[in-house]
Amino acid sequence: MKKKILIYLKDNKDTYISGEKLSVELGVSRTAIWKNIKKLKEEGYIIDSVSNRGYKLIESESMLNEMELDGLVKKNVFLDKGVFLEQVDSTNQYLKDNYSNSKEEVILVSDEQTKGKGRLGNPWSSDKGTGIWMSLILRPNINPSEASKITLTAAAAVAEAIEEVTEAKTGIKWPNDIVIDGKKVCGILTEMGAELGHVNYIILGIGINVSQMNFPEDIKNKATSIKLATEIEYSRLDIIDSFLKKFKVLYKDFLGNNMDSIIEINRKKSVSINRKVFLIRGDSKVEVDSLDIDINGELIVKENNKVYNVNYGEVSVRGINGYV
Ligand code: BT5
Repeated sequence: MKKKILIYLKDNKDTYISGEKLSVELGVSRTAIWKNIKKLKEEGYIIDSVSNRGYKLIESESMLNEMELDGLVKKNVFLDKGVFLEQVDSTNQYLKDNYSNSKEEVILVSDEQTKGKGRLGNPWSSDKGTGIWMSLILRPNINPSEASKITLTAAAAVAEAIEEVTEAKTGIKWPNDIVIDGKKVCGILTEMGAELGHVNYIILGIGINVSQMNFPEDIKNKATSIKLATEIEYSRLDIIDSFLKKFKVLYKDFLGNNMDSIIEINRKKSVSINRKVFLIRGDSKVEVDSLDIDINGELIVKENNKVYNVNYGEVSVRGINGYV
């Protein structure tokens, strides 16, 4: 009922709706309307109540909760549902534990992660209320060898979404980081459950720093948030909305093996090509000229006059003078 009232108020944002009208339209008692309005207010929605006129929704845009998330999922129709949790160890892990055997495609967003993870067991700092800690579980009908391209697909969607909603200018550090002003604002972790020749699921984990004003000592020099970069606190929901809108289009391209636009965005926004970089594999570190990203999303590099491709997953890329 709470959700129905909210939707009704949202659809009639500019006018006061009487309790009586709401009760007739939604087929419940006026007391039920009043109780649910009270609950919505307790959750943080600003609803003006004026006697003889009724209720008017003043502000809802920045709320991040299951109702709002599900609203976005319905609007951007390509997932089955949206789940929101106040706290979780890791959104990737939660989807793996709870949805790997289901048929559903789901987006999970959590307000806080206690054990957010990056690649190869790296930790991901995910304080409460400061970022978008989200994962999508998808079931594309593709060969496992194609799966890594989904990281580039998500990177393109995140980079464009941040630019659509905020004043920040984004770059993509091949293959899984989004940067602003040379610092990491987003990391992507793709995990997969597969058999020979068949993908059971892909879990796409995305962490976007939105409103942190400082970071732990060990990442202070290479991490940033959208707020640190722009001095503006943007709505997480607006960024998720824009991401879903963009990802939906690019994911369709990915499924059709039509990588042109995805690669074009990655090339255009790349901070990793046309420059010297270090390729790091375990303990080994080699300096190469990074030349381009090919149509399969591989990095084309030149080492001592030998040109070869590097696949995502094989290496980390580091700038010669620091992170980028
Ligand atoms: C990544 O790994 O960049 C992938 C991060 C994915 C996080 C999301 S959040 C939602 C979902 N659920 C999860 O549990 N994970 C995903 P990697 O390239 O390995 O980078 C990790 C490194 O980035 C760490 O070792 C730190 O140096 C640095 N780092 C940690 N937290 C950071 C943050 N909030 N912002 C920027 N850098 C960070």
